[in-house]
Amino acid sequence: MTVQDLEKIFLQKIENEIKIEPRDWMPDAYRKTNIRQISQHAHSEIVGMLPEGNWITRAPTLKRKAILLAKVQDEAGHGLYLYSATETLGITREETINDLHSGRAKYSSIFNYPTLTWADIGAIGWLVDGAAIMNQVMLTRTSYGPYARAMVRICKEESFHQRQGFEILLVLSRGSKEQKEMCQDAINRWWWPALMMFGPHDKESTHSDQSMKWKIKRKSNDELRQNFVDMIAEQIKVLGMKLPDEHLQWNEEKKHYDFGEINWEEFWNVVKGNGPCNKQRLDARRKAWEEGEWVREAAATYAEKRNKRQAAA
Ligand code: FAQ
Repeated sequence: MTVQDLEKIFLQKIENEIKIEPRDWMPDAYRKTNIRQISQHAHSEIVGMLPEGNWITRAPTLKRKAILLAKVQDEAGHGLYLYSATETLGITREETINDLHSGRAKYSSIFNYPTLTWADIGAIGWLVDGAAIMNQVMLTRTSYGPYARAMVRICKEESFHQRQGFEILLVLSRGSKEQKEMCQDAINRWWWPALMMFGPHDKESTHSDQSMKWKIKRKSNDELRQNFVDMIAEQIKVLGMKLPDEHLQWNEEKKHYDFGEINWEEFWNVVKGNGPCNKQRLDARRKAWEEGEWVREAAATYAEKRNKRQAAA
């Protein structure tokens, strides 16, 4: 079969909504873009544990601590499913992780902001997990099979995360004057970075066109961002708080909320490594990797011995 024949079969599968599986032929660029997106997604889940992990020892009650601990563990699980999905594309976990540690691979800009108060944990659950779900529900239908299947499970867990975040803020919004202020302050600081999670405007997005054709992405960055604004602009009414955007207004004609412009200079600065916590986050990940070396060695030695035993039996 010629490459043209193989490409035709590949495109027919995409057209007919048949998932592309690891052993199927795929264009090199399709493989590369999936490696890029899935590994960056995995890194985001793993780095994303850090801002919240910061509050595990300081959660206000035992129950809150247990919930937060479970949430952070879920994020670790998401990272691991996604690293496994990346490996099915022919890249090793070591290579992928090395790309993160060397600064070659990106992870979501959002995780470079600090968590200053307990209300930030609520804001992360509600806004950050909320934005993540908006994007990931679309990804349950992505064309690469292992990624789509990982996303189904991840989305179920993210829904719980979003609700627990909203509930934290709901309690604060009904609390003392100080608690209400803390709630509003966290919303003010997380709102714009949450909108940045969806990436640049469609016209600035380098990968969107091709990713939409290959059905890796099903909705554009701006479309998802708009859906998110429409959802949050309604939910915030329950909290009795305000989104920090003077341009936010319902547009009856478009049946959507209008909203202000993102500070793109800030976005690109954070993406390029100059956000408030970029250095701290990468240092923490590199340290964890170095300190975990003995665990990897022990697991590999055990697996080797077991394989030898099984081969001899
Ligand atoms: N941050 O051409 P596009 C979570 C980069 S998981 C940093 O539009 P694409 C769970 C982009 O990589 C959150 N970089 O790119 C959780 C590209 O650079 P490259 C993560 C960004 O791929 C919750 C360049 O800009 N979710 O939160 C960002 O078509 C709570 C041009 O952009 C995913 O990763 C950004 N925000 O669309 C965990 C979902 N935006 O790679 C813990 C999967 C763009 O050429 C606690 N990913 N860039 O060097 C996607 O859906 C897509 O990759 C987009 C970007 C939508 C993020």
